[in-house]
Parts: sequence; C-alpha cells; structure tokens
Amino acid sequence: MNVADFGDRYRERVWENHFAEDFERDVAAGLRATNKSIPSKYLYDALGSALFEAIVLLPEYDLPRRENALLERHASRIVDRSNGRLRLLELGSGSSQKTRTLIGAAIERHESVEYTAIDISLEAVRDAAAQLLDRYPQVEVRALAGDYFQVLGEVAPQPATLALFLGSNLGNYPGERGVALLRALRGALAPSDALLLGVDVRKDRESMERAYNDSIGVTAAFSKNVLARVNRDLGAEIDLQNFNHLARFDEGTGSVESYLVADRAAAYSLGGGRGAANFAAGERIHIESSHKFTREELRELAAACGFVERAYLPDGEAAFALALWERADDADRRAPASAHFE
Ligand code: AVI
Repeated sequence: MNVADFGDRYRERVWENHFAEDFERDVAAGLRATNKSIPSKYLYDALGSALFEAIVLLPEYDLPRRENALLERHASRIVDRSNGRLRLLELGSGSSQKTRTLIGAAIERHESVEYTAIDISLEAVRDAAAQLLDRYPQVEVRALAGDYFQVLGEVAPQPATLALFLGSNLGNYPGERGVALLRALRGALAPSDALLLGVDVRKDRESMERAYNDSIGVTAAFSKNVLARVNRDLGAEIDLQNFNHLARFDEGTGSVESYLVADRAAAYSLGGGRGAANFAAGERIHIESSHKFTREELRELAAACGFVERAYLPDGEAAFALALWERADDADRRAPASAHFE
C-alpha cells in the first residue's frame, strides 16, 4: 500500500531542508560550549525514532495511554464544530496513530474531512497517510514535510480547521520557542478555528521522573543514541561507555531535564577537522526539556499567543490533559466561560 495508489485523495509538498549542515553546526557548537547541549530534534534519526516507538510502550511512560483515553472520551465533542467540511491540521503527526480517534469521530460528524499532516519526516507522513487513506475512504490527506516554522509560514488559513499538537510535544518547546511555535500555528488558522493540545501535567516529582528513567533502559538508549548518531554521521570518536543518562525534574524550569553525564574526564575528536570536545568528570550534555504544565501556565500561554481556553480536560488523576483553545479575536467577542466536558 502506497500513497500513489490513492490518486487525488493524496497531495504532498516537501520543503527543502538543511538538516545535515544544521546538525554538523549545532553539534560542533553545542559540544564545545561551556554549558554543553545538543538540540532534542536530533534524537530522532531512524534508530532514535524506533527507540521512541518502544518508549511509548513502556509501563513507566504512561502519557500516550492517558492521552488516548482522553481522546476516546472527548473526541465527538471536540470535533463538534461548524457544519460541512472539517480540516484537521496536525503538527508533528508522526505515525498519526493517536489522531485516528479524532478522524473517526470527525467522519461521523462532518460531510467531508481533510487531514493535513505536518512532519519533518516525509517518510513518516507518507507511511501514515497510506494507512489512513486505506482505512478511511472518506478522508483526503495533505502531507507537508519540512521544518514546522517553514511549513506553518506557508499554510493558508482555511475556515473550519481544528489544529492538533498532541503527545506532549509542546513540552519539548519550552519558553520562547513554544510561544513562537504557537503564534506560527495561530497564523495558519482562520477566525473561529481551534487548537487541541495534549499536555503532560505538573505532579509529584517521583511520577514525573519515573517516566524518563525506565527500568529496562530504553530511555537511556534513546538518549545515548544521539551521541552514537554524532559518531555515525560526523565521524566523531565519542566513547559512549563514558556517558550515563540522567533525567531530573527541575523546579526552576518546570521541566524534566534530560542529560548525558560523563563519568570521567576525556577529550574526543568530533571528526572531519571539527576539533575536539573536552569533558570534565561529571560534566553534562543537555539533550531534552520535557515541560510539565499547570493549568494557569497554559492559560497564560494561550493569552500570550492569541488564543483563549475553551475547555480544559484533565484525566481522572489530573496527570495528563487536553486543552482546547480558540483564536482569541473571535472567541473574546462571544466570551462564554471555558467548558468542562463530561
Ligand atoms: C516526544 N516527547 C513529547 C517526549 C517527551 O516526553 O518529552 C520525548 C521523550 N523523551 C524521553 N522520553 C520521551
């Protein structure tokens, strides 16, 4: 089964990217800096993506199961928007697995459904699209492959759009980066359009840290793979045995911060004439922030990005939540209170 089998029901557009050059530049700068870091987007090469697929099966990483349960419970209310055609516009669609519940509910409620999937990986959107097109004959799929900011800058608003940013992905865009991304997303929405977020909620430290420190070491392998990728793609000579995965909730940032920590002092060639990275014993490389939101914080974020909260839907343990926002300019005029779906 291939997207080419579905004729006009499938369209795609691919943006040129400079991933290889960016990776080389970001790694060389990040590993030679005083506070070392590698941007988290580089965790997802083929092996990293496969390891992430394994993470979502871990009992400790319960975010996807909590989100799915909420989607199943609230999908029909969430897609209950204007009549006629509905466009679902998903940022970071990946395998589109979690979106199926919403697509299924949208088909029942709307005359026709368009699913626009935005992802950095063309391969991932094509695979997901082929499966969706096969399963839902009523749906048309538009695949947009490229950097989120690049793509969103060129998505024309289309009335009756419900944007989706699920899977706690917003948590990997802390602070100003998240604000910039949500503003770019708003730019792709028309009046009355909505945005559904799936966010992990701030809770006790132990539960938050457990999700990133699983007992069989899949998350550690996912983290360490970023250094293995540096070796593979850049010809660097970093000894992976010298690094340990560390994930801790930081009260100051409100995020679980993930690091790779050097056991002993060492200097490693970065390959290709890029010089060396020097490590002191105990020195850390920051590789990911996974922000945990409070409802108040989300409301402030909505206001800062031109949205207003329409519904806040936590699960039974208030461990994960869906937040439904609407473009503020229109929503302000009608201004009913935020709903609590039953
Ligand atoms: C993809 N993202 C929302 C995950 C998270 O929870 O930050 C990535 C992840 N990293 C380690 N485990 C899961």
